[in-house]
Amino acid sequence: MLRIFFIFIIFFTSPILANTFSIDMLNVRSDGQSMVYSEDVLKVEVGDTVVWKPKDKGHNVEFIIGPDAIELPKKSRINQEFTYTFEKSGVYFYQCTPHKSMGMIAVIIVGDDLTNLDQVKSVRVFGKSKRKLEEILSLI
Ligand SMILES: [Cu+2]
Repeated sequence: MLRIFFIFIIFFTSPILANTFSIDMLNVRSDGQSMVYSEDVLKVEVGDTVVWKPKDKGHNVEFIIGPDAIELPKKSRINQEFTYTFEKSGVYFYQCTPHKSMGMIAVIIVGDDLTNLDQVKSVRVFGKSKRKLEEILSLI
């Protein structure tokens, strides 16, 4: 009886077990990179939430690529914390609107699903972000 009770608890509370991750928006990161998110590539599971925190001023989050048939969130306001829960597996590419050509780009991989990775490989980026995108792809 006790075992059934615990199975019940685990089954019906599983959404609560979804994780929350946080990513800082930074002027300088500990490795010396400037205009940068604290995570270049973050892997999460479906149902997990990511919170982007404006540790420094002037940054935001603008999604450019996500899995097919998904409506990407509107770009976040500068200097504001932004929260997003990933309900669909796939690769998500986002950038900081003011610093998109200064290397402030990053990727979230949801559910280890690389189905749409080619979209990220062919995304148009500018300036310092060209090299940064190569770095990011080498991490995947
Ligand atoms: Cu920025």
